[in-house]
Amino acid sequence: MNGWWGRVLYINLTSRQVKEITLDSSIYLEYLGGRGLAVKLLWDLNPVGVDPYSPYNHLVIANGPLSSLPAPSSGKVQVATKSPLTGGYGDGNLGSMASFHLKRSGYDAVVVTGASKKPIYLYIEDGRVEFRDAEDLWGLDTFTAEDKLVREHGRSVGILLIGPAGENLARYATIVSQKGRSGGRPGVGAVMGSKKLKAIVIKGSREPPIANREEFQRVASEAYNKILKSDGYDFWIRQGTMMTIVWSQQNSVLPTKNFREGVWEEYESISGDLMEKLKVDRRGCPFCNMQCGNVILDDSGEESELDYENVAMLGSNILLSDLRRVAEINKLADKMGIDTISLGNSLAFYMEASERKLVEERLEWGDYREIKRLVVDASYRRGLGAFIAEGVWRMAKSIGREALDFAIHVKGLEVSAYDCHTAPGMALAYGTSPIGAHHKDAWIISYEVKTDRLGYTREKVERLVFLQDVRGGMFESLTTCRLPWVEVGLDLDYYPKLLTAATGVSWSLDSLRTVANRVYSLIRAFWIREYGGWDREMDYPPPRWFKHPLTKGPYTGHKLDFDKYSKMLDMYYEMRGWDERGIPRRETLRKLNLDYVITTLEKIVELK
Ligand code: PTT
Ligand code: SF4
Repeated sequence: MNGWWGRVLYINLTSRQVKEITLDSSIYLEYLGGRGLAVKLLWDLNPVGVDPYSPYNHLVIANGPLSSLPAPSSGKVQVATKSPLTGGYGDGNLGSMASFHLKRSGYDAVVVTGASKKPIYLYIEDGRVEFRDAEDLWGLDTFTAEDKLVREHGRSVGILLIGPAGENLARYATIVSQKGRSGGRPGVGAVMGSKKLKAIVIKGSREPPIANREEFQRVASEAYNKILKSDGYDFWIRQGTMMTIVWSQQNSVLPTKNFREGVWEEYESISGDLMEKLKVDRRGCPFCNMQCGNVILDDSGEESELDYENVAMLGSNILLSDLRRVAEINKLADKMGIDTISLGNSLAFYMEASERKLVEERLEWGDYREIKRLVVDASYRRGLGAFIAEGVWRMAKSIGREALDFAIHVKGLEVSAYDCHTAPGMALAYGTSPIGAHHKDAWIISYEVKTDRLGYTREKVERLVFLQDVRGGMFESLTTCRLPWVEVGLDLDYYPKLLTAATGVSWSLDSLRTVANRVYSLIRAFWIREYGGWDREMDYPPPRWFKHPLTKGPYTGHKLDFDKYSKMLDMYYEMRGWDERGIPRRETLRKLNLDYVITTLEKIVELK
């Protein structure tokens, strides 16, 4: 089979057994790789209703048919599991040489189950697995631990690892690589920690099978050149995702004071323009010619790699107005291996609870010293940090009813950095994102602010489904970075062309959208199975956007309209072939070759 190896490496940490699972080619044609392959494996392998921290939960690390091949931004890898933050399907996507080496080691994915009694790390070389002692790595931050592993194994390996947050089961701990790439927002790092698995070091030297190498190289080099010559390239290279701070402020969507407002008077103190002046380096992911990891020196004089989400969530949302200080918190989060978006939300939620006198221990807005202490304490789950490490949904439930109104999450995952008081399409994107509130599946807000900003229209829902199919379906399953398309306008047609050259199977955007549709319905089925049912309320955005109108900026007085949102949700369900409860219809499941989930779902809900 070209493009894929057709096999998955299955590692049991309890029994220390390793086996190879071979998969039929139809699985790859139907699920592609990355997210698609991960949810299929989790559906098949995870026991129903398993506790995310149980040894029986599986951790999947998967890449796709373009991985390790020199095509634009193909150096990403998907990490997925049943989430300890949401209780549903959770994943993330990070740029790392681990993507390259996983593919070169002869596998499409590594699946880890069981749990070790003692801290270990895995060393995988061309499919040979060694269980190595990690007592001396346990407790180290991700930067120090990675340095140690590089000293042991050299630079030509891929390393995925967790920090203290993952070890101590902070619910939104991530997996980190290359000192600044982080993925798996819904606690994928905590699941790795629950297995006492500190790191995976992987090395591969096998040439992956490819159908038409010459054609692949021709299309890829054309695409690389298009990127270099694109209009937006120069500005992108200067600011990367950090350009979004000013854009968000101008469009009144910059998350401010726990998503209370969409504008912040002090936005210039954290802007991309300021970052440009302070920038000392630029980094990025493998195979990328638009490297966007902008590095500045933080408050301690150390390097910190900035992105929009990190800076908005740890800047405007908690009212911290000094880019070097924001950079310091961001670097600490990377070292600890904890998600900056959920962290920024959790801190802001607690600050608001403190302001409203709903909690005893005080925490002031923008209190740098306390914030710094809490990032570390959350990662070690000590004192107030243990509460912060639970995430806003659990904190709000334990505080009580009033707090649920300003808990900014969907399905337990904290919202990323776009305020939606005046963006109904983006609110629906958060509401229906398959892992809980994340912008990665549909960043419709850039379209929304340019078109019918305040409208609740069918066109928006159609656009949303298209974006989900392309971003959450195609890019997440190919495991290539979507930014060449999003940010510098690389034509989407390059992706089916590259895929066709790699696999020898003819692909089109339409056939890729069918894969995406299947993946979305399977993820929804996974949630229903794990939750033992479904309610459309699970697809609602946070109550704040319906209840608390903006008090600042050009949209003062605006908030979302619940009935109109609900109608958009109906349209969304109809387009996905789901019923009015958000449950896939029997006919939809059949059409998507998901017949095998029907028997399971029928035991839980009535299928229409
Ligand atoms: C992603 C989420 C994002 S999305 C950001 S900044 W962004 C935050 N980054 C974090 C970080 O850094 N450190 C940390 N401790 N926590 C962090 N949490 C947040 O995590 C990232 C880039 C970015 S920067 C974006 S938009 C794009 N995301 C992609 C995606 O999701 N899929 C895809 N196919 N391509 C993408 N390209 C871009 O990648 P999660 P990375 Mg990240 C330090 O993983 O869990 O999905 O959360 O992967 O290699 O760091 O690249 O303004
Ligand atoms: Fe990585 Fe940025 Fe390149 Fe995407 S554009 S592959 S996030 S460096």
